[in-house]
Amino acid sequence: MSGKLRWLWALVPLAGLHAETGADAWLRYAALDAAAARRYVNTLPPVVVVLGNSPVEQTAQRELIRGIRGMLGVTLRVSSTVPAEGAIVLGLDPAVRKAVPGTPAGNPLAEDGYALSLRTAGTARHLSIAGGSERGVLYGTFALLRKIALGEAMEALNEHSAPYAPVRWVNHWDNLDGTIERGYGGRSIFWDKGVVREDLSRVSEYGRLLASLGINGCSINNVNTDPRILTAEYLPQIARIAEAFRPWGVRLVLSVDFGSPQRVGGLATFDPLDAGVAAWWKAKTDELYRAVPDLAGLLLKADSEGRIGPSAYGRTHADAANVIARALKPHGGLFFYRGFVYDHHMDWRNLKNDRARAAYDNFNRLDGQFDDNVVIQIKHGPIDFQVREPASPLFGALEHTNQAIELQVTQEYFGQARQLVFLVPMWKEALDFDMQARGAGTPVKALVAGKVFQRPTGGFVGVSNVGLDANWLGNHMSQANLYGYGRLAWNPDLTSQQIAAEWTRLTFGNDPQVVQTIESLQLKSWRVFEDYTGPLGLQTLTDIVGNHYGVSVEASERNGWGQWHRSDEKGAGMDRTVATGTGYAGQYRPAVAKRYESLATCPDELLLFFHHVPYTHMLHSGKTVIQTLYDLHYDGAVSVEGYVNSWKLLKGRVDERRYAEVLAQLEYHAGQAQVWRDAVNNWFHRASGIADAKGRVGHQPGRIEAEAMTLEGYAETPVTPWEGGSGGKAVACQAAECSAATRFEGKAGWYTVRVQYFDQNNGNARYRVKVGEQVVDEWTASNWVPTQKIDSSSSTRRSVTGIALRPGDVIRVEGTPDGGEKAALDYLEVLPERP
Ligand code: GCV
Repeated sequence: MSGKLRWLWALVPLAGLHAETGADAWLRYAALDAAAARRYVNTLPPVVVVLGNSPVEQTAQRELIRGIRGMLGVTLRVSSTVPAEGAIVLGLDPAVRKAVPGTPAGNPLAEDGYALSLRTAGTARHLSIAGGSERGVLYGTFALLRKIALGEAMEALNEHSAPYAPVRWVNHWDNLDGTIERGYGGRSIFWDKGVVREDLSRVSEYGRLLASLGINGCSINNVNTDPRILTAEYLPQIARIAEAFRPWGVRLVLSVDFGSPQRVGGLATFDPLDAGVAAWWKAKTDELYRAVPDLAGLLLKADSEGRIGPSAYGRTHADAANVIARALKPHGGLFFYRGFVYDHHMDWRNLKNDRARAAYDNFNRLDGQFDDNVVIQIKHGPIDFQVREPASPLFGALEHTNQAIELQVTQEYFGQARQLVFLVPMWKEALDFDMQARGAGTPVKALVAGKVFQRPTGGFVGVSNVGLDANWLGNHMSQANLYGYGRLAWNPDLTSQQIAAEWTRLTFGNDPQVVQTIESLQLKSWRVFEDYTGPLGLQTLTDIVGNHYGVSVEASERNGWGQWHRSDEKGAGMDRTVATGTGYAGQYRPAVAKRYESLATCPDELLLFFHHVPYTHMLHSGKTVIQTLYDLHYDGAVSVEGYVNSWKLLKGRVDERRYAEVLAQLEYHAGQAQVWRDAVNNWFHRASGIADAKGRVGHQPGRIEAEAMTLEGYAETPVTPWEGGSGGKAVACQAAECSAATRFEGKAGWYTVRVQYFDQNNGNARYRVKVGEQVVDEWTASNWVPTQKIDSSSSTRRSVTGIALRPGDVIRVEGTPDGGEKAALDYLEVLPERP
């Protein structure tokens, strides 16, 4: 190294911050600082003994060695016997107790539960990791490693932990061709071009992440199921995935198509009450278990969004579920039947129709008719993972049926991993919501775990949809949702703050400023997102018939999908009351129903979910509905702008790669929040005709519409829907190169020039910004957003900071189209910078 380079090297701050891809997520096992590492090395026995031979226990031992090596820089010595001076002893509960002298007798551990304890006798020191099952041993090992990573004291270690519910699964909506429905982290880790991937190393790495959270089941194919999955050709392939998961204690689950007996079985019918159909399911299930002996179960979406189901023969969901459940029963398998059943061809003109009613209407009357190995998998709200929904009333209704809550980890309606939204606080609200199913004290979490009505099974399902991208979910921050889902599935009593803090420290390290900043961003992010995408119970005001990403306030209306919010010139909201509306409120137990039924007691954040009111309706907050909508959209956009500033303060404290990637994501996010702010506010402003009391809506300081600039080659084009473009219009380039120019007439000074342009996914247009003849910025619009159109989904902001402007300067944006992308522009904003 030359002398000069050596100097540069010495100046690199925090040299440990090498670039990270995010692939290790929260299992980085980053080296602790020397003093902390020494403390642990002095406390922990240097030897490890694993008492069992099972693959899962062997995995536990390997993981322990790996974690200790990474964090403490030492390698545990493997021994087959417990030496007198002590060891870390891993094994099943009674075996560990026998092997470690002086371990006190205690209650047997719950299945999958674990106990950690450190005992000292004379000079001997034993740390035991005892599991109620092989999986428990592995979970205990991960728990110990987490404690070390978080810097927890070991000296008085004595901890028992049991999972809150037996079912802690993830689902994947992966198609056999390798695409993922609603997946934002790349292609499938399981499938490629119609077959199971040759290289399943990523599946094994994923198994490790899941095991670290206590997840014990994983479905590997879309609930919109390709029936071929049950053909003989696929069974050996599926078995390979099961094999990759097995060392991590993750059991395989398959989604099935209800028409399979006919579609792949060659029967004339798939009627669940037909004896031949029952025999087919039995034979098929036996065949599956021969290929995958530890298959956890099967999953079905029926009679929903075009999927066939028992209605084809006038049979019930119980008939459908039981025929498959009975085939699974001898193998100990569970059958998950999705509660997401609704008619998407409803007549919107009928004010009594209501999609929110569907799950309860379909399943409540069948309570008690499902076999004991059937679980009804219920989305957390009655619609479909919207930004704000009440907890589904079905949780409080089923007394004789197993249930599980379905939470969506993948951010379908939450910015599709391009925006930062930590979903744990939202899930907590659903899980903690008291359904009053037996008087007070019956929160959703207890109902789904079968603790209220003493059901044999139940629990949690998270739609994860990770992909092959290095960071699994499309951005680093979204990993917190997978982590948070898993932690809640193990222990829903953890607080959002605990989970955010744990995840941040494991993922980004223990620097207090980093922890404080990221934790605070994550914790506020759901409410901020709600503020600018669908407050007061409107649900997410996105394009619900298209990509579920950009703004489209009316997309939900005048169609059969039933995500109506019924906003018009006079008011907004769905009347779901019993008195005058759809009666949905009456699906809750009386105490809850009463609260939602009345305008006086319905919480503001759900007002428009339950009531249709005029825009001038006064909220409990003392503000009108319309002014609240305006204000929240401004507050939301300001908050996201603040994310960027907070993140910038972490430069040098987070490794360069993740720092830069998150910064780019947050800058993009801030631009999108502004697009949403303007689109939603302009829509409600036009609909209501009521001015913003603060004079902001419709008046954007420093904004110059592209169509008002001097255009060469550019032509005006409408934006559809209109609210997605400023003034409802944009300009698109019709030549090989175009330009849009404006003359600056403000005061001389430092300015930020913001270019609002459209970055579709059908080309890589180029942009250049000039002041006079000087190029001050240029870039390629190569972001991947889910649209080929000039609309709010493709609307993107580029901020060019620190530009010295003088009156008379010409600011010119030059655009070069590429493919279908016409280098379109919406507006410029020229904003003075604070001195
Ligand atoms: C897998 C929503 C999603 C669909 C999904 C469906 C479901 O409608 O947009 O992609 O289909 O929910 O949960 O079955």
